Amino acid sequence: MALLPILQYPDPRLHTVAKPVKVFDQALQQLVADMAETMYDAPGIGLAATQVDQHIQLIVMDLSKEKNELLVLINPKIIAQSGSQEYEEGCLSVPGIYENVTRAEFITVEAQDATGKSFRLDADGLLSVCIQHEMDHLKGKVFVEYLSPLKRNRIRSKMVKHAREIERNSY
Ligand code: K1U
Ligand code: ZN
Repeated sequence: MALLPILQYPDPRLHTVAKPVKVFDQALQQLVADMAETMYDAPGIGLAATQVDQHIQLIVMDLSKEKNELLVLINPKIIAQSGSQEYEEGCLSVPGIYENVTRAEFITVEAQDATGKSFRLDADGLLSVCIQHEMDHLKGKVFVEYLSPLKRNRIRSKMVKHAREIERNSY
């Protein structure tokens, strides 16, 4: 297994639209394992393939306390949604930034697992928020795009400044 580098906002590759997964082979199983390890190490509760510069419709998540309930969503589609909820979201591609975002409260998702088997999942609360956040990544959308242009630009400047400092300190 391997830890994968996570793209940092405002990296333009975060705006790439992911393609559907068609082949469920050993390379895909390896990517799932590497993404899970990367998510647990970060630590985070979700990770989309887009964030590790792999532009396929693959998400890993684990909302359990013991970190032993890995959920793999491949080619996910929201087939029903209702209600609305506000949640203070974070993102491994925008570290240190937490902002309120309003999303659907209840969703039903259809997806495939790592072997290609289809399943349906009803989600509410944080699970629903996290699935919608990760599915946005697959569409090339980062959660800061829900914020005002003023807030978004402040976050962008902060991230660019932070990246420059890291680069300067590495010499
Ligand atoms: O970058 C990501 O997409 C992962 C992100 C998922 C997420 C969290 C909260 C709301 C919406 C989406 C994270 O995991 S951020 C880190 C985080 O929330 C967390 C980290 C450690 C323990 C518990 C939560
Ligand atoms: Zn994110």
